[in-house]
Amino acid sequence: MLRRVDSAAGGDLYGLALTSIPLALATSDVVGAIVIAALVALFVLAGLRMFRKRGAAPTEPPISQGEIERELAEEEKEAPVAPALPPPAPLERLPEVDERAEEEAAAAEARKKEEYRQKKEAERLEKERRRLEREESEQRARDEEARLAREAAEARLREEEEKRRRAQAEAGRTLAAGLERTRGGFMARLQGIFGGGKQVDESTLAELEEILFTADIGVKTATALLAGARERMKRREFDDPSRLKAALREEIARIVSLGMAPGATREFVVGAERPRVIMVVGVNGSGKTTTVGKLAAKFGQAGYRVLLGAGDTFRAAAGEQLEVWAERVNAPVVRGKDGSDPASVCFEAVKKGVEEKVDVVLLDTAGRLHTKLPLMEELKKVKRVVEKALPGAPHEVLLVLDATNGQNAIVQARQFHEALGVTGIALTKLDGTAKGGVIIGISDELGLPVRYVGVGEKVADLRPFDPAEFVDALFD
Ligand SMILES: Nc1nc2c(ncn2[C@@H]2O[C@H](COP(=O)(O)OP(=O)(O)OP(=O)(O)O)[C@@H](O)[C@H]2O)c(=O)[nH]1
Ligand SMILES: [Mg+2]
Repeated sequence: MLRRVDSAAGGDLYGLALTSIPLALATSDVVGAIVIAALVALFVLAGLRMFRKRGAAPTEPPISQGEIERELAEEEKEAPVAPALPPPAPLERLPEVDERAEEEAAAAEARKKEEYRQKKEAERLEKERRRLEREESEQRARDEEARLAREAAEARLREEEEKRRRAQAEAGRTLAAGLERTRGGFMARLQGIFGGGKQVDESTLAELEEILFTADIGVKTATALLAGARERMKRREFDDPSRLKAALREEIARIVSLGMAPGATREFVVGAERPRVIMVVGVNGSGKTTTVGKLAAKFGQAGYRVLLGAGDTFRAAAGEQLEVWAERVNAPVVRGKDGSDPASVCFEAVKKGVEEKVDVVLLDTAGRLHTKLPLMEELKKVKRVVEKALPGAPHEVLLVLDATNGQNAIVQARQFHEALGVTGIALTKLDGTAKGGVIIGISDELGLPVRYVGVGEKVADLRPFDPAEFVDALFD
């Protein structure tokens, strides 16, 4: 910049000096001399500058880096902004460029298609996944429904089973179940003969004799049954053993039906005359008190009003035992002091029964060995006194026999019957013995009706005896 000014100034000065000469010549001398001197000076100065401009550059001191940078910066500041370049003119397209573009376009198109295909495939898979999920959840719901239905059905079955079991328990054991051990005893041995398939001969009868005499049916009954069989064998009625079985069955059915009119119910009935007084007797532990309790429950269930007389003042806690039963069936009990006269307790009970107009009076009594005379005398007295309390009472004398005593029960039955005039027998604990055949002996030897059989400890286990059921249960 300085140099440019200097150069321009040098040229201008030189021109000024040249044009000033005529001027100086035209003026006065002094002024002219000054002007000329000034012009000369100007002239020299201009010459010098022109000389320096042409070739004296090397003598010029170098510009410092700082100056350069400053200058550049100034120039850049002063330099006009370069106008924006016009867009480049489109190049002339070459054929290979076109091909590449087409390829790229095709590739882009293919990519787009592929992307589209992938998107559609993903959508399809998603749809499929949702469908499977829906199906799975529907299946799960169906499974759950089926599980609930199955559980409900199982619960129903369990409930029904429980009801059946309860009904069974309430209904008590069947006679057949109660006679299971008896069936497995002498009856199983008899079935061995019947099923033998061989001709009935003396050896068959010998076998039959051995079985009958060890079957707790009593000697008298066993002898009678054997004699009948021998007679029929002689008449050649037994061409095969099944005929022998049928004959025995028929005879036993006849025997156990003794003592009652055919078809008559064996259960005690409450007639027009009230109260019905039932005196229960038997040896110790045969099941008297239990039978009194079970009968009280049965009468109560049938809608009768029952009163209990605790005639066992002999055994400690006998009264309490009866009271437990009385509570269960909600029946009043007449008790005396321990050791007091059983006859007077029974008298009081019957009197109260009459006064209170109950339907049934059940008298429990003491049980000592039947061989002990005082027991029989005591019971006879009870019976006499009861009759005083109510003429005609007791209406029933029920002898409770323990089936497990076997033939001994037959002996007991005879003695009790002789002393008291037994009107019926309850044969207990059949469920615990193989000696059920004792019923046949009792019925045969005494002609006494078996009224009840006990096949367990529950109320329902005291069952009215049914001769046909008994024979079926034994033989079938
Ligand atoms: N398995 C079974 N047990 C019975 C039956 N009858 C009574 N028993 C049981 O026999 C036992 C004696 O019964 P009790 O009723 O006390 O006999 P009891 O004749 O009153 O006895 P004492 O008063 O001592 O003379 C009890 O445990 C009864 O549960 C029966 O039919 N089957
Ligand atoms: Mg008792």
